[in-house]
Amino acid sequence: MERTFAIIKPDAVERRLAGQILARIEKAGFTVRGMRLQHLSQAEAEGFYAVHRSRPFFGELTAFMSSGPCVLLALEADGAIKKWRDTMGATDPAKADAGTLRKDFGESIGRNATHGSDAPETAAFELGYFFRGMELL
Ligand code: FUP
Repeated sequence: MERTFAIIKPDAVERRLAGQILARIEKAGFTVRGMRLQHLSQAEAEGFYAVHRSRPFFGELTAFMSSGPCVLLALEADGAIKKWRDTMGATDPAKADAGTLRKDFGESIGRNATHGSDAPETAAFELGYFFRGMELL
C-alpha cells in the first residue's frame, strides 16, 4: 500500500464540488487516511509550492491557493501516487482525458480543482507538511 497527498482546491470547494470529488475518490478505490478543511495563508501556500518559487505563475498560484478553504487529504491505495495522478488527469483541464477530475471539474490550468503529489519524495514532503503522524489513521 502507498500513500499520496491530495488537495481539493479552493475553486472546487467554492463551487460545492468537494462532495462529488470525494465520492469519485472513494469510487476509484482510495482509502481516506487523513482529511481536513483548511484556509491556507499565503505563506503556507508559498511553503507548500516552494519548488515553483522561480516560476512566473508562483504569485498567482499562491494567491489562488490561499483564496479560500481547501480540503487536504491523505489517500491510500496500491500505487496511490500514479493512481491519483491518473484520476486527476493533466494539469491543464483542456488537455485532460475524458472522465478525469480536472476535465470534469477544472476551469483553467490555474483553477484546476485538485492537486496530487508527483513522486514518492514529494508525497512524503507534502504529507508531512500538512499532517502530523497522529492525524493519519
Ligand atoms: P501538477 O503537478 O499537475 O499540479 O502541475 P505543476 O506541478 O506543473 O504545477 C502546479 C500548479 O501550478 C498547477 F496545478 C497549476 C499551476 N500552474 C499554473 O498556474 N500555470 C502553469 O503554467 C503551470 C502550472
